[in-house]
Amino acid sequence: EDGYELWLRYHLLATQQAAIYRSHATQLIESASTPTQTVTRAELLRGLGGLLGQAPPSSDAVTSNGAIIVGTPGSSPVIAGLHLDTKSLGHEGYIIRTVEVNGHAATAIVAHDDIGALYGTFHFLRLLQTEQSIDHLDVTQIPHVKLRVLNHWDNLNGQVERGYAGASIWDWWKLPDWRAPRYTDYARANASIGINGTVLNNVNAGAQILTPTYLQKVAALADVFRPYGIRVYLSVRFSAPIEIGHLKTADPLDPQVQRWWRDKADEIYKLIPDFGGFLVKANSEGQPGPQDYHRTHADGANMLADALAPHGGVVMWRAFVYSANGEDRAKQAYDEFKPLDGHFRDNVLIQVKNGPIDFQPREPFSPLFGAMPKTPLMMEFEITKEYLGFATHLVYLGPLFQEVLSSDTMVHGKGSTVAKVIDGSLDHHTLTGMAGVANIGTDRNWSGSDFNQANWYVFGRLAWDPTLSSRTIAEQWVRMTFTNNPAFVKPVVDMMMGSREAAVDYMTPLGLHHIMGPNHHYGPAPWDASEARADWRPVYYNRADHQGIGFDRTRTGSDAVDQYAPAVADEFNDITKTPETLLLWFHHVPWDYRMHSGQTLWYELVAHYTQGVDDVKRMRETWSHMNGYIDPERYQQVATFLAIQQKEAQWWRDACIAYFQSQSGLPLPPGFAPPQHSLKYYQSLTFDFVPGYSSW
Ligand code: BDP
Repeated sequence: EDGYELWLRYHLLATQQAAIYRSHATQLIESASTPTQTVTRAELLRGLGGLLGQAPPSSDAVTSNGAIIVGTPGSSPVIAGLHLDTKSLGHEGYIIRTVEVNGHAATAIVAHDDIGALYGTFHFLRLLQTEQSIDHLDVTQIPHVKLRVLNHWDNLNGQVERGYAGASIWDWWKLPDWRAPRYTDYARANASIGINGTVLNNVNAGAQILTPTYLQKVAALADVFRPYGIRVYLSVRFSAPIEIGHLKTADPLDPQVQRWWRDKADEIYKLIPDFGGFLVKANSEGQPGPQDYHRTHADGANMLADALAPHGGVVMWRAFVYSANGEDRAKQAYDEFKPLDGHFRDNVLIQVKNGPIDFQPREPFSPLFGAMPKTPLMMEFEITKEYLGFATHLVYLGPLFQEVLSSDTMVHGKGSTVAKVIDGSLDHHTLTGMAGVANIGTDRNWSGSDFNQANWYVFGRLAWDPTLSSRTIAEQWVRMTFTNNPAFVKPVVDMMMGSREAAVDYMTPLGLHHIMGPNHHYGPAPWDASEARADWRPVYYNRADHQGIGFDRTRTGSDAVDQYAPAVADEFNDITKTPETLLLWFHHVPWDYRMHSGQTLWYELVAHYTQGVDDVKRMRETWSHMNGYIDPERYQQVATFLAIQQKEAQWWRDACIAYFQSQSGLPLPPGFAPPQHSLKYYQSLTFDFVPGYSSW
């Protein structure tokens, strides 16, 4: 067991359970005349064969109880005869229903289009994998979000920006001829959780990906993914017309530049008729963009949108922008993008990171959500744990994603959740999307650790339905990935559910943020002021001094609070109403401030850091009881990684307490252990190599 199979292990079920299911799997009625039907059939055979010991024989008609019927009314007269309302399912939805055909009980997996039947098949197999009853099924599923997309930050040289799972899985050198089997497994895994798009290359993009040589390679990947309902997208470099088109400018209003992009789009669609579109990081962290020509983000996005529109492609334009202009970085994306609401073409989505800064362990939701009603806003989550312990820390991101999605923007009164912005229901958008920065690499286990696979999994499931519970998703994942044994499932799910809060506590409790090591982002460095720009320095964010700590974003501070709807702004502006989890995000607070507990801020800060380490100790303890329920390979790796996590949690706690104590000048509250080393020691640590950082 090396984790390669992910949650699609399909190992033989316990004898009794398999026997029950076998009576529901006596014959298979499907067709395999299209590529998607072919892979659907292959998955069924593989899944049922593995789980039940043998796959049922294929048949043209239902002749006994226990048939499984899969397909669309167009693919099968048996399904047409069921007269189910498949039209309302749309392109990707499906029904799984217990039906009667010719007097026999059968299970029908039915969709309007082939891809829905594949999704339904994965759902059905999941029911078996998680040992659910399939006696009386009546499931209808339609995705809430249209574009459910992974963003790979993969460079063409094989390195993955912020990747902690090995190298890029795209073997550009051997493409287009060699289509590694791994590409198919990648597509299967994504389809199993409803992901229907992938951006292959880093947002910090080179122009090279748009050259004919690379487009051939991209087309080969698109061919592999197509049967699984996955479209490819590319990150594009705004200055590509200069770099590979040999134009003098990339000005979006220049007719030659517009023509270049139109031609490029035509060229791409000739090779890849279902190409998804472009993802763009422009005028952000040194990337070129329309502002280089005194044009707006809308000018830039619209030019690309016009090139893609005739082919049905979209532009996903990122709102991750900030510059060293002296303004609070947390305010900048909103300031730049809100005025552009209503100025984008219909096929442009603005892709917004979940929080206003940068994928921190905890941030408030971005104030852009709800603030641009005329523009479809896409969610961007970071699945790779750049700020949450890389590969080794066990941090299940479900609770983080869910916290953001269930946040109430209040823009149209109570219940205006971020999820409703993302699924389009709040402002009536049909073009909707959710992106996740992938944690996938060449490691055998794909994601750098077994538990990181859960973050890929939960992203896909929440992109399909942002209202699902992260606990339910965790439970399904544990059952599929490890075992259905309740003695394992319950404690492990509990451990996962608490893991994100543990990381917040040992890294950035009470609303602290951006205090990690510079550039490589490994470990704590709240003292750091070495970066060229103020807004890259941890000291800019934590502002710890003799008086107190935290960033004043109230109306008397940077006034970031007023970017939120009034009800939310009033809450964040008032220190007594701000949730303590975000206290230091919005307020600069004196060390002796009284917290809800009655203790001082200084006490609570130390207590939270300590709690985080204690939680990791408890996670290790929990895991130590899991030995024997699963294979020794995965058990052992998780155990070792938890030991690393404990060591690093302790490091975070001790280094942060040492630094903040150097600022507060206060004695450690009684009962808390002092840091193991001096502040100087923590400040002196340097690293020859840290994965995921491209400038080594
Ligand atoms: C930051 C990452 C950097 C990315 C950037 C982005 O550190 O590597 O390029 O986000 O999202 O969090 O563009």
